[in-house]
Amino acid sequence: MDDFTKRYLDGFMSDVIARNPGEKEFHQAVREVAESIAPYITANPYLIDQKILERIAEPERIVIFRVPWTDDTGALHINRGFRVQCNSALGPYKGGIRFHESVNLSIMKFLAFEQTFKNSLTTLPMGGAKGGSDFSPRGKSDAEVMRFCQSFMTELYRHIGQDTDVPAGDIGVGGREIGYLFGQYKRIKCEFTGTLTGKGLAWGGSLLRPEATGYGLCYFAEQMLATRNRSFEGSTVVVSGAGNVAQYAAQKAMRLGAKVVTLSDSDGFIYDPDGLDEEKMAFVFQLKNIRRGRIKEYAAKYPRSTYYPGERPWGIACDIALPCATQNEISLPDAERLIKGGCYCVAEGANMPSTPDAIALFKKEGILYSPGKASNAGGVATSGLEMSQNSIRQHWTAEEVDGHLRRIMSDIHAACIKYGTQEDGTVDYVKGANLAAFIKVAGAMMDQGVV
Ligand code: NDP
Ligand code: 2IT
Repeated sequence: MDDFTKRYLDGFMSDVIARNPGEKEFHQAVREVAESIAPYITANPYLIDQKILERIAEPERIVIFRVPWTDDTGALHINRGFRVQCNSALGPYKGGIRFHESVNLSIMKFLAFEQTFKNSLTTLPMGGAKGGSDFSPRGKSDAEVMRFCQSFMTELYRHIGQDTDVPAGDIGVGGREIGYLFGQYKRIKCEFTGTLTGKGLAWGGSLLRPEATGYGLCYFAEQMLATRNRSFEGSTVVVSGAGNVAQYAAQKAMRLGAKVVTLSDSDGFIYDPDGLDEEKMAFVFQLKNIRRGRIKEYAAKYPRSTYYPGERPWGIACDIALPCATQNEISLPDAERLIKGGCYCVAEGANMPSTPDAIALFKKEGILYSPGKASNAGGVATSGLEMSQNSIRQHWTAEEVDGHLRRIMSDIHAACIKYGTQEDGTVDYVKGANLAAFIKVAGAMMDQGVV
């Protein structure tokens, strides 16, 4: 990086840090993008004059609101609700809703910023947003979750709409929560529209939306592996998380011939040396999605497996790692353990699961590494397909949706190759994804004036 570019980058980042004090996840996400695209910006000085990156790093709108609700004993609770509408250059705001006790403004802003770039990569017309609350559905009854969702939507409804902002699920928000949120939205607005995605199949949902993030991740990883004449077939795969993304990533990797040996939750991980099979997957779906149990119950059911409380799975020897739980779940020591265990490919299902020093090590060691905004984009892309189906009031078959998903993941991979191929022929997927996404958003913003 030349001196001028370095000064531009340093100046930009110190402004971002000064304007957003203490928001460390937001700083981390912005820095990763800025480092990739600073050389492109300084080579195209109109982007400096137009302050395009500065504008993208300032969300168009943030709504923060009170969410009061009563639990089953009648006691009152107050949570905080958020919707960060980051960028609408490419289409209506689009992005998930996260319910987790760790949710704060920094996490919402990092996710909305990432979503802007991810949605640009999908090739579909969607802007970027994220929302959520510091409410945790864990241990709550269905009735409590419903009252919370209804209270949350009683404020959120005024800020969203099928042509304005279309939320979906994320951590802690799955089919149950989307149902309650949709029911309340419809009740208040008195209209049946595709304002949320991830809906039930009978009421406007798309086939394969639940599977899409995990499946898309594996389709993307297949293409990464192919660049080195490798594949899932016969490889050992370590997966973190046991939620929506992890479940379908594990299922697809397994069906592509891999041995998937771990799953995890925030309490620990399970290691199954025999690998998952269809029957064990059916148990996991039942355990997590119906009974809402903990992953340690897997080890009780399958005695050849081991539960490691309080640990993450990165010390298990593997070929491929698919982090599918949460941000910053692979630290530098975790990355070192992965590499020591033989891992040569890390494809992110979660958003920003690897810390910057872990990513730097992956690059240094020549590990095939893809950032979540490229490899997990299949989820939001299929949300985009759900919006299309809602607009034309039709349903596509699973084969049709899967065909679109495969094509989109392949297009994203091609964009990474186009913008990320290095002089030595290797692919920098971080640079490729960031640059491809930025060029499209920046172009749209230029066309639309000072907005
Ligand atoms: P789920 O709520 O279905 O599952 C989340 C899983 O991650 C659970 O096993 C959860 O364990 C674990 N987890 C959550 N927070 C932590 C934490 N702080 N430490 C350790 N484990 C944790 O969420 P999703 O599967 O939908 O999301 C997983 C990741 O994928 C997130 O980063 C999300 O942003 C990203 N993503 C999701 C998409 C989607 O379509 N759903 C699309 C693209 C990305 P526990 O039960 O103990 O909390
Ligand atoms: O991070 C993500 O891309 C999601 N949680 C999915 C968003 C969506 O609108 O489907």
